[in-house]
Formats: sequence, structure tokens, C-alpha cells
Amino acid sequence: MSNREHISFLEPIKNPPTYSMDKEKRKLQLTLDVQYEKNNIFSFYKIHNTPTWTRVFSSSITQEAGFTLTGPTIEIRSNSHLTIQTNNRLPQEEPPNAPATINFPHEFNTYNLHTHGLHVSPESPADNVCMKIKPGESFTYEYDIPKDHPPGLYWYHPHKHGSVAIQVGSGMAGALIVRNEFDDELEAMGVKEHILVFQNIAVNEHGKVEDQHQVAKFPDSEYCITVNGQYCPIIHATVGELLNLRLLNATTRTSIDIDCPWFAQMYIYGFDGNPTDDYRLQDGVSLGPANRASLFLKISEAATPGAHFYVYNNAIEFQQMPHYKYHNNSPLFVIAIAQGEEIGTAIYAPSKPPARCVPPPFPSSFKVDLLKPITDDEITNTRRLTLQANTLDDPDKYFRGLNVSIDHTPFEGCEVVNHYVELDAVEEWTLVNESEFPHPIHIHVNPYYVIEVVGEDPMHHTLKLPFWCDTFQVPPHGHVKFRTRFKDFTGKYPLHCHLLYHEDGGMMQHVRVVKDASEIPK
Ligand SMILES: [Cu+2]
Repeated sequence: MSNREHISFLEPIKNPPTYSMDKEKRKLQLTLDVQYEKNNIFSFYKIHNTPTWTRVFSSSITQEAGFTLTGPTIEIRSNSHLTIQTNNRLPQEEPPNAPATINFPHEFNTYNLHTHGLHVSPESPADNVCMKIKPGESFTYEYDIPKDHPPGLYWYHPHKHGSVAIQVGSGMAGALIVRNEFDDELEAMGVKEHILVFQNIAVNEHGKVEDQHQVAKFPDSEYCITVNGQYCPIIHATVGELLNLRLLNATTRTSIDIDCPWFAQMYIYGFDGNPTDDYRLQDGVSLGPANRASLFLKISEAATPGAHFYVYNNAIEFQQMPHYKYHNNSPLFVIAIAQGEEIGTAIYAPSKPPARCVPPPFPSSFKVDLLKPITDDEITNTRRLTLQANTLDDPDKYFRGLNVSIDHTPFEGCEVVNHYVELDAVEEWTLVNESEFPHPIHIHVNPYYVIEVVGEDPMHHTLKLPFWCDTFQVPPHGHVKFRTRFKDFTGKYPLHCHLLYHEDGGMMQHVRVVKDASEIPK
């Protein structure tokens, strides 16, 4: 039964349908249509259901499986080629929408595709987020995935400035996994993998997402965060089982902070796609907007069949900041220990015996050149960027008076380059947050290595420094220092806040990587 007719509540979790690359051919081709879909959204707060009509990524396999909210999962390999044709089946822009400035919301039916975190070219036909696919148009993306691409969990979402918050808040997102031989090993061992795509569909009372202000002001606690379009799904496990979880925060602005169940141990092996240096044994995991984690949950041999653990979101609700520290506290999913008996509405009947083992030795295939720790003597340049957010500015100049900027200048358009960098430079950047809100700053194309965080961390389970990521929340009135290698790709790409209405509002700059210093304007 599809999401269209059915609210999946406390039912066994289902992975989104998957396009999987052939290991030998190392080529994958697929089609993503963007269209309106009917779904249902459930409110715990109001205890009622609202039929929705929102923009989603759709494909033949999601349609067939009745997965009408979250996009299909795309599985690729390093040293490969990915082709994605996308067809814009949204209606014409109506009425013709002339925003006061480029940083007002506009063109909600126009999009492009961003492969978040992938180390690929930022130029067409690859990850160029300045392009526009208008209603009725199609485009074919071509991505060359490098030989030493880090394995892990990435994702895709639209990135057309002015419509990102509306479109991601409508449901336009999906998981993208770079697999390697470790995944093959886990599969052979029978380790079950669950992909959890967290989304907050910011509908109004009519079930629509057509107002960016609604995405910004949407109360987190009013509606449940969906997981693959399901509500509070159940993950069944058995005593002693090893589970492989892939968590993706695809919300527009909600932090997710979860505790490890008392009957399990949590081993993080990847953050934002990038493998960690070793297993990080944690008592929970924190995911700011756009963050991902890949982890094992080892269910204790002493766990009791029938035990279950509601995984709540313990993150501070952004809406309540900075003056209140109200915890979100909505249930995200349940982990239930079973031994083949009936639990709740579901019957747990594994098709093959679950993997009852400890995590295998940390794989040597996770050591890729791109993610070698960056030492002091490698640094070729330093930069300091400042972040501002004033919520009470002139509403004629700034949408709803929200003036967000980097270095005191809101986004100036696709033609403007703020930072020129030479290819193969290795830089140390300091992001200084001059506002009272945390800002999750994402940089395209190259991952970064966080070495210093100063300020009050709004999360409980941030990994111990240093670590690699592609998005990190800079604490209010604090700073973050990171190092990054500008490897393999020239071209222009953005860095921006991943509170997506801040991105649309202009908290974004451009980097251009050039082959030769002579290309840098004096
Ligand atoms: Cu921000």
C-alpha cells in the first residue's frame, strides 16, 4: 500500500527502493521525475492526519513500491560513472514571480540537482547548482566518480537559490551511498542494513508547502519527523545481532540528537560519508541539518526479547532558540528486540538468520588519500569568514526582515566569486558566528577536517575532534576552525548555511578553484 492512501505508524521500517550500480560495469543510469504527489502527514500534537500535495522526486521504482515521498536510494561505487536524467513535471511558474531581490523566495517550480558531499566536478553536466531546470524541461547529469572517492552515505536534493527550502521541505531528497568492498563483506555476513531518511514536511493546514515563511516558522514538535515517509517505524533486532544503520538528516532546519539504546553499543564508522579514523564508540549521535552517520548497533547478548527502546529526538528545538532551550522530544523510531514472535502490529520473520557477531575489524579500504589528517606544514593559506543573522531588519529589503549574510554581505548571485583558490591548495578556515543561532555551514565538493570548536555546542553527541565532515554547526557567538584540500576539481561552487531558509535568504558565498594563479583577478 502506498503512502498516498496509508499512514505507516509503528510498522516495520522499509528501506527506500534502490538503484544499484553493477560492481563490474561501474556504470549506473536512472531517471528522476519531479512532480506533485499526494501523501499523508500525521500530527501527534493535533492527533490528526492531513492529506498532502507536495513536490517530490519520483521514479519508476518508487512509484511501483508506493514510496511516494522520499526519493529512491542511489548506490554507486568509486571509479565509476553515474547518469541521472531528470524531468521537470511541475506546472509553469504562476504567477510570474519577480522577487524583490534574489534573496527573496522565488521560482518554486524550478530546480536543479545537488549531490551533497560527493567529491565530483562542480561544473555542468555534474554538480553545478547555478543551473535552472524549468517546468517542462529535462536535463541529463553526468558524474565521474573518482577512483579514491570516500565510501559512505551522501544524499541528493535540489539547490536552486530561492526554492531550496520549499522544495526540500516538500520532500525532495534521497540517499546516495558510495559502496565499497566493506559493504560486500557485511552483506556476505548477513548484517542487515537500514537506511533512515529523516524529513520534516512543512505543510500548512491544507497539506501544502507553498510559503517559505511556513518552512522557517514551522513548529518542529507539531508534526512528527518522517523516516522514509513512515512515522516512528520499528526496527526489529534479535539478541546479539549486529545492525548497520545509515542515518540522513534531510530536514530543512531540524537538528537530530539521539541516544544509543540501553541494550546496545553504538560504533560510528562514517560521518557525512567520510569514514572515521577508527570505530568511534558513542552513547549517541548528533546530526545537524544535512549531516549523516553510518554506524553499527551491536545488540547486547544480555538483551531480553520483548525489550524495546523509543528513539527520541533530544535536540534543542531551533524555533525556541536562543532564549529557550526546549527539547524537541518527538519519537523518531523504535528498536524492538524479538525472537521471531509477534511484536505490536508486525511479525518479525527474518528471511535468513541475523548476523550475530561483533563489528568486523575496521576496514583498511576506508583509508583514502583525500581524508589523510591535514598537518600544519601542509597549510598554504588561511581565511576568516564571519556569519550574521538579524531577524528584525527591513522587510522590504529582506524577506520577512530576516537579514542573513556571510562577511556582512548577503548572497550576490551566481556571477560573483567571493574566494579564489588554487587547485591543490590546502587551507585553514575559521568560521566566526556573530549571531545568537547556530549555523550548519556546508561546503560543496571537498570535505573538511574540523580541528577546533569554540562556543556552546547545541548538540550532545558531537564526535571528538578532529574529524571529517561536509557540514558543521558553528555555535552561537563561537567559532569553528577547519582544514580542507582543494583537490581534483576546478570550478565554482558555494558554501552556505544548511538551515535552508537561510540559504535562500542569502547566507551563501562562492568559491572558485582555478588551475593557475594567473586566473585570479588582481
Ligand atoms: Cu544559518
